[in-house]
Amino acid sequence: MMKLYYKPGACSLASHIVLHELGLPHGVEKVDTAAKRTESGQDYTSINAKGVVPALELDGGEILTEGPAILQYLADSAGNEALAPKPGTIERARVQEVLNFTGTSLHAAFKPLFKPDSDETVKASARENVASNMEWLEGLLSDGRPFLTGSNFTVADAYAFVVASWAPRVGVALERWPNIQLFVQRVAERPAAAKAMKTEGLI
Ligand SMILES: N[C@@H](CCC(=O)N[C@@H](CS)C(=O)NCC(=O)O)C(=O)O
Repeated sequence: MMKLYYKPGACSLASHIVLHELGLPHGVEKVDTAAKRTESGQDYTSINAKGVVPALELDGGEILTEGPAILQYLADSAGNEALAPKPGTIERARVQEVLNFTGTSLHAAFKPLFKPDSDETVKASARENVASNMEWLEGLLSDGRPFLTGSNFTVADAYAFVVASWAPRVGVALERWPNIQLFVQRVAERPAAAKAMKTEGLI
């Protein structure tokens, strides 16, 4: 059985949601990323040398890291073309566009806000950076589509949902972006998201 290494509410929640969306049997193990220890006492750096979550242990014991790679692998290997359209199509490229934006721009913009040693000037500029990245997501949703690439929930929505949900915790109110606010609620109401959040102790 696959096993997901996670930290409650971290970007690993996206992989956790997708495991439930696909109905795949899986175990989970919580990681203390500061202490680099897993819940069962393993040295986490022996599982993922980068020391960050997520990491997914596959059925054969192989470890896969990097959220966007895990998300696409899960959907592709399950043959779920709603969650991840066929590689080589423009629909898949749109999913990758949002995944890459979420990882390299939006998620990256939050990082100084989670560092205990960031001073207020750094945090203020990080909040502005988060806000300007939110604008692009708000724009995607402005034509009334329910999800970021259209009418289907995809793996990119799982990741963007998790990252956008961090905003209120770091002093960036989501009310400024009504479409994102509705999107976050819409995803949170999906049974798979609720199951994953419940397991992580978030709801
Ligand atoms: N490039 C990695 C980044 C993963 C990452 O930033 N993980 C964060 C949580 S969202 C983490 O484990 N940070 C270490 C910590 O929180 O101590 C990916 O996309 O999977």
